[in-house]
Amino acid sequence: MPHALLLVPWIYDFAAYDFWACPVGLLSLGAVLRAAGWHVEFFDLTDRHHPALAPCTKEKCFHTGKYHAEEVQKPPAISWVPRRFKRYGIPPKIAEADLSARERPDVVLITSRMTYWYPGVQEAVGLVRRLWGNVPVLLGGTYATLCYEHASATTGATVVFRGEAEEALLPLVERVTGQAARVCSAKRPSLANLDSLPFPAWELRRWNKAVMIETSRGCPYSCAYCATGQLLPRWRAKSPTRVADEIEFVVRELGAEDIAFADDALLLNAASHFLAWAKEVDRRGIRCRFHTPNSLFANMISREVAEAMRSLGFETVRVSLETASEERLEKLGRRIRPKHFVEAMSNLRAVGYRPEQIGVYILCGLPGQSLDEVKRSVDLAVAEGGTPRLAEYSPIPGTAEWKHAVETTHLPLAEEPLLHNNSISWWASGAMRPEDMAKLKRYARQAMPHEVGHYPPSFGADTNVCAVD
Ligand code: B12
Repeated sequence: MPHALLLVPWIYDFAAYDFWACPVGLLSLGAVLRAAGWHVEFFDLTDRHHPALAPCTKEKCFHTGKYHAEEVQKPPAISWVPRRFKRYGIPPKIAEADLSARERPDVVLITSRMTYWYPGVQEAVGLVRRLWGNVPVLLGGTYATLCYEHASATTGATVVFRGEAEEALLPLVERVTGQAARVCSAKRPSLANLDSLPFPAWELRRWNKAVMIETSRGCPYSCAYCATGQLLPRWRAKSPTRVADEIEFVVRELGAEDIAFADDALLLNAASHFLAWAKEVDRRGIRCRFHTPNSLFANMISREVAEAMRSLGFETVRVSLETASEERLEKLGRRIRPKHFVEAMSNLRAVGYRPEQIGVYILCGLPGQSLDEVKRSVDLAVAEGGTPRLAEYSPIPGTAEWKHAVETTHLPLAEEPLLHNNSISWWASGAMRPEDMAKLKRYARQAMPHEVGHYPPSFGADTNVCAVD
C-alpha cells in the first residue's frame, strides 16, 4: 500500500498560543488520500500532547494551551527586535527520534500557516531530507499560496502547491511518486461541492478534545487587508446535514469537548446554513462548547442567530469591529459598520452573553492610524458590553492594502516574509511606535470594568492573537 506522511511544521515567532489550532486543510487531504487507498500517517511538530512532552504541557481553559517552546537566535532580518524569538513545538531531537522509527513514506505533505512562520517549514523539509533523502515533499497552505516564489526558492520542497488541493491532489501525488490511486471516478472530490469531500481525518491526531471544523469556505467580502479571496475563492457551504454529521462524529466518536470554527463567514446565509445546522445539531442532542476565534461578521448576528448560538453552546464569541472610524472602514472596503456592531452586541447581550465571553477585534497599527482612533474603538467595544482584543495589523501579500504598504515603506516586505509578523510589522514600518502600542494595550485593559476577568483566563497571555497583554 502506498504510504504518505502529513507533517505540520514548527512555529517560529515572538509569541504563540494554541487556540484550538488544528490543520483541518491538511487533514482533509489525508482523508482524500486514504479514500484512494493510501496508508496515511500524521505528525504535528507543534503537538502539545507528544508523550515526550507530557510533564511540560500546560492545559488551559477549554483545552487551549501553551506550546512547548525554546528560544532560538533571531534571523538577521529581525535581529533588531528586542524580544525573545522562539521555536514552538517538539524539540527537533525528539521529533527526529520519533520519525526515524517509522517506515520511509512514499511522499510527504507539509502544510504551512502564517507566512512569517516559514523558518519552521524550511526546518521541517530539512528534517525530512535528513531522514529520507530525496523522498518527494509537497508543500501547500497559506505561506505556500501567498509567497509561492519565496517558498519555491527557499524551502527545498519538491513541489510547492497554491490553493485548495483536494481536486488536484491525486494526480499530483501520482506524478511525483509513480503510485497510482485506486479510487473510482465517482469518489473524486469536487471543490464546488464541499459535501463531496471526505471528513477531515481528525482521528490521525493523537488528541481530539478540541478540534477545528469548517462548515463553509471562502468569504463574499473583499476587505482590503484580508487574503481569504486568494486562499479560498468563492463562498461555498456544506449542507446542514453534513455539518451536523461532522459535529456528531467529532463529539461522539472522537470525544471532542470544544469545537472551533475555521470559517471566514460562518453566519452567511444564516437561514439556510447556520440556523439550519444548529437546529439539526440540537435535534440530535449533541452537546459541546463552540468557539469562534476567527470572529463573526456583526451584520449577521441577528437576535435569532444570537439565540441559536447561546442555546447551542457557543461559549466564547469573537466579533470584529476593526475600527469605530467610518472613514477608515470606507478606505478598507469594509461594508460592515459600527451600527451593525452596536446591533449585534445588543442581540448578544439580550440572550445573556457576558462581556468576558465576547471578544471584540480591533485593528491597530494601521498606517496613519492615530491612538485616538484605536481608543475610540476600545471605548465603543466596552460600552457595548464586549472585551476589546487588539489585533496588530500586518500587510498580507496579494491584498489591496499590500500594494499600498509596499509602495509606502522602505521595508523589503516582498523579499522577507518575516516582516509580515503582526507583532512587529507596524513597528518596523513606523506605522506605530512600541511605546504607543504599549499605551493602547494598557488603555484597553484598563477600560474594562474591574469585575470582568479574562475568560478563558489564558486569553491575552503569551499570544499575539489577542494582544491585550
Ligand atoms: C482559522 C484561521 C485562524 C485560526 C487558527 C488557524 C489554525 N488552524 O490553527 C486563528 C483564529 C487562531 C487565527 C489566528 C490568526 N490569524 Co488566521 N486564519 C484562519 C483562516 C480563516 C482559515 C485557515 C484554515 O484553517 N482554512 C481552512 C483550510 C481548509 O484551508 P487550508 O489550511 O489553507 O488548506 C487548504 C489549502 O491551503 C491546501 N493545503 C494546505 N496544506 C497543504 C499541504 C499540501 C502538501 C498541499 C498540496 C496543499 C495544502 O489544501 C487545503 C485543503 O484545500 C485564514 C484565512 C483563510 N481563509 O485561509 C486566516 C489567516 C491564515 N490568518 C491570518 C492572520 C493575519 C491571523 C492573525 C495574525 C490575526 C491577528 N492579527 O491576530 C492570528 C495569528 C495566529 C497566531 N499567531 O497563532 C492571515 C494570514 C497572515 C499571514 N501573514 O500569513 C489569514 C490568511 C487571514 C487574513 N487576514 O487574510 N487564524
